Amino acid sequence: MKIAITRAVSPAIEYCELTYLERQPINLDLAQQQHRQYEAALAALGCQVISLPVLADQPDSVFVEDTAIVLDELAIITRPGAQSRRPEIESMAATLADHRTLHHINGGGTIEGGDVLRIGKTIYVGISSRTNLAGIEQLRAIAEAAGYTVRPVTVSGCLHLKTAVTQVGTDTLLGNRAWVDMDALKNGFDFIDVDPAEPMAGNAVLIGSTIIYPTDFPRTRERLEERGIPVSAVDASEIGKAEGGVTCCSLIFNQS
Ligand code: CIR
Repeated sequence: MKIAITRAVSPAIEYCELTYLERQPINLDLAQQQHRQYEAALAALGCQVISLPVLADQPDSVFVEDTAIVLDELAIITRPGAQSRRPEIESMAATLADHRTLHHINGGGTIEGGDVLRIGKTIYVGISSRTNLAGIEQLRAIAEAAGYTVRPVTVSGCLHLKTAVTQVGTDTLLGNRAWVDMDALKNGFDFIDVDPAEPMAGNAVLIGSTIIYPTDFPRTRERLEERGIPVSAVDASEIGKAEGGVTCCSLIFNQS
């Protein structure tokens, strides 16, 4: 059984951090409705959804993925690169303490979970505006002791590694190669390129062999379906305006 931790959309989401996107009005009611549908999609794929209470004063708190890295053996509470997001970690630590032994990123190290792509025992970590080398070295020390290999990947032109690339099958990645150092990812993966008209289409949540995927990217979705990848489609238009994708809204891990 997989657990998916989510958190309801903050009424302050219109004040979210934005790095590469222009600010646009976000429809709060619609964002909350879309988020509930996203939670239903997670449940339909067999996840036990733990929906955390809203953090009204934390605009970006729906993006729980950034606050922790959960491995089978342990969890790492991150230190977000965006200072405004650091207050989000406290309640995530309290929740995850019920499931894993906790480790913490500290000092000058920063990491956001959106930069962390774990595939088997390899952890690819984006070097981005939010995740620095000091943070990656701390992650490396913790994760390598548990048998993982940590591989840094330079990200440019988008917020996080997983804005650009995610896993959509056992040996298959989906992504926008313009935003990542492809040499760092070359490890025998099949790579499905996003449609050029849909640069933000590289973010999908893989559960079993199905992906939760935004309706906003029909051209790339066609590419995925042609490859036989089952898609559970969700409308994620409003969180997209906050520079978030579908992975950002959950922390998914195996029940211990
Ligand atoms: C931020 O800039 O921190 C939020 N507005 C978006 C975070 C998206 N999170 C993710 O990709 N993991």
